[in-house]
Amino acid sequence: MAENFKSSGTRGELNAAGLHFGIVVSQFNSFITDRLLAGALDGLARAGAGEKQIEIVRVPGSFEIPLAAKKLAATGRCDSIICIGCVLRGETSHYDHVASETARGIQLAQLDSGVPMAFCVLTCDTLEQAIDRAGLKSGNKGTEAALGAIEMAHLARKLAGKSGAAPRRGRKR
Ligand code: INI
Repeated sequence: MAENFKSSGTRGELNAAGLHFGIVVSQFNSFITDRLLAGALDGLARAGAGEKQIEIVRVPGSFEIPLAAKKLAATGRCDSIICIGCVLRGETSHYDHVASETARGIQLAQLDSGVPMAFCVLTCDTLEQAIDRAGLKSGNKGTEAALGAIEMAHLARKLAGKSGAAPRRGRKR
């Protein structure tokens, strides 16, 4: 029964042509976030995005990602934003606050702005777990986030009743 619906439904394609992307990346645990950023850039490039279609904003830690992402969305330049961070569990409850508020803040920022935001904030117990997700055993979550960002940019446009990628407010051509 479910097979009958496989080809139906609205979805976004994985083609970055004509889209503009923001990347907000945390400098905390940069050993990991630099690799996630490289993975995201690789994913965007493989989908056809050029340098001029991507703007990178750096913040001190993951906790600062939501505000920067919200302000970047408010410029009207971005079709979607990739949020990159890495929160590693320590000896105190600090991890829990940073991890949960970062996730909550990014979700609020995308719901408030209407600009899709890919959540590429690793929340790991160990450095090894993070390394595995930043280009080793478990792939690169930055690349996955980039593909999700492209798909959601198209989907957002379709659901808004617009077809194809068109210039957003404030975008330089
Ligand atoms: N920020 C991170 O991105 N990852 C962490 O693991 C982390 N820990 O564990 O402390 C972290 N803290 C900094 C935080 O994001 C803010 O930059 C800081 O609290 C200042 O607001």
